[in-house]
Amino acid sequence: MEDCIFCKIIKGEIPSSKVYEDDQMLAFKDIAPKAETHLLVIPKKHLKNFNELADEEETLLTAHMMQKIPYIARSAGLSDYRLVTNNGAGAGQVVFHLHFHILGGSSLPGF
Ligand code: D5M
Repeated sequence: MEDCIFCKIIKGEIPSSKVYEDDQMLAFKDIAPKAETHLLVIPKKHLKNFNELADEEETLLTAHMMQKIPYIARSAGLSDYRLVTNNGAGAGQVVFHLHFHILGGSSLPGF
């Protein structure tokens, strides 16, 4: 997707602080952290959001990301963390490339 900022990060067209990468996904530091540690986990394939998972292949891709998240969090020094995806503008989604927020490292407000 040409205008997608996360696709540009994947292609290396804009910089990011990567903490994990494999052939299917990438994790990097959020540019506007909402917690002491705030990472974003994204698939390399452009998917709009969680609602837009269209088939088994895309669901398996998301499962792969879920499998790696505990390792990514642990590597960032987190044992306790919040895992969030904003699904749609009404839920606060601003970047329309599927991503999971990993938030931790400080006490988070309850909700
Ligand atoms: O979250 C989108 C998140 O993406 C938000 O926390 C800021 C982050 N963001 C936006 N641009 C960048 C770049 N260039 N690097 C790192 N992080 C970025 P949402 O769930 O869509 O509200």
